[in-house]
Amino acid sequence: MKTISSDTALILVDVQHDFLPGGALAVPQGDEILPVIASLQTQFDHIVATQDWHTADHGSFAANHPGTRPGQQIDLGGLSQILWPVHCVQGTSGADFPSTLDRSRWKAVFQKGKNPLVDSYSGFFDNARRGDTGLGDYLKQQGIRRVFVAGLALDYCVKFTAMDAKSLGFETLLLTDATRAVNLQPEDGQRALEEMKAAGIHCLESKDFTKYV
Ligand code: VGL
Ligand code: ZN
Repeated sequence: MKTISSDTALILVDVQHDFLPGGALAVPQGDEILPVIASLQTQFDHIVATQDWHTADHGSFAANHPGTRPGQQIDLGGLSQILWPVHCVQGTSGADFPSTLDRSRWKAVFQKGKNPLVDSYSGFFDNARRGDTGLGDYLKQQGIRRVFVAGLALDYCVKFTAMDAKSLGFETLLLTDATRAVNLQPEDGQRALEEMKAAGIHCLESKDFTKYV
């Protein structure tokens, strides 16, 4: 099969057990993206993944703030932080990638959320750009100028990753059938798509992907 041009990469965001049905922070219908991603992967030469990779004492976990519950908002080091259930703790099976995902062609995995004092929705930076995962420099060094973004969850890590990609100067495309939203509020996924479109991110279904090959 013909693969897409070499200046283009696929970024798979946080396709991990804890974001899939049965996981600690399960994204509704998150598993439906797995066959879509399997098919997309065959068409890219350059694939990278991000991995939510928290310390057990991470400040985004409600369990680490006595008296709070997931979904509540707190101040974490001067930033507004939504509290989550304990998820994607380093070395746990919840943080692992599903075995059905073919990792053999991934060029690199960028871990994020390792600093307990700040969350890291984007695959590029900690929130408020307090830290840098190295993904941006890596892609530039590889000669990448265009990225397709897919994974979980649309209204958090996928959105922030795509927005940062765009702001770093990459032509950025979001694959709408290869992502699903948490939807803490029912319209969050839809709002995320609108925010991305307003920022100049092209949103397309993977069936229209061949137009870019
Ligand atoms: C995510 C909430 C907390 C995500 C990660 O991958 O979208 N969401 N940590
Ligand atoms: Zn997380």
